[in-house]
Amino acid sequence: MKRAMLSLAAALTAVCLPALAAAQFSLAPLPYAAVALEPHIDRMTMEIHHGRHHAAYVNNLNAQVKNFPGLAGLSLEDLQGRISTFNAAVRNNGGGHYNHDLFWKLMAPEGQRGKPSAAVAAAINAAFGSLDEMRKRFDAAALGRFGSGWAWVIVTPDKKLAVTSTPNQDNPLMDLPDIQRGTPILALDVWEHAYYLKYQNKRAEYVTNWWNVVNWNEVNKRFDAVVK
Ligand code: MN3
Repeated sequence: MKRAMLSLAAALTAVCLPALAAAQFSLAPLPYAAVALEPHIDRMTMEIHHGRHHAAYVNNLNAQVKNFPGLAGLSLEDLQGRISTFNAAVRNNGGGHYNHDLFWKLMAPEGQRGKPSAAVAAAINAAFGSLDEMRKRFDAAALGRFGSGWAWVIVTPDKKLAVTSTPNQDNPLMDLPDIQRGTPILALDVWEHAYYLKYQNKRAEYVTNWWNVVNWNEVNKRFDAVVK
């Protein structure tokens, strides 16, 4: 019996170690409690969205490392800029991992959300005239995205702000046709899994309430990193 257990352990080690070694991408914990964004985003949505949907993107992306040894040397961000050289599974799951990793950071509990910095406010006014006008265009992008996708505020290559939208798990860093490229500083998930439990089909209400949880401190930080 002891020998059988030892050989079982050896077999498990042989099976599991290569898989662990190849698990390059990992799911970070939420940067706050799942309940922290209530009442705007409910706890169960956050738990399922992070613990199941995002986790699945990470697992599915790691499963592709065996098909693409080059994946192992890429950071999550660098992967986006070369996504066209991979298959649909890497595009969908690599995009899904990057987008959600960013999305969690762009929301924060009450008291930690801050407000647009002077530099961000100036960039918003230069590009849109006002924050209200930026929100109108962003909301239109979020509501106009048919089916699943994302709305974004990006810093374009000429360091201006723009609002854009992508389908599925695509994002503005990807080297794909039909994508307005830039560095995201604000992102909103408009897949139904992001809001259906609380808002059902009322995407507009979700989008309106989501603005209450935006982490402007993180937006400011990301803007500064691009324009510096
Ligand atoms: Mn999602």
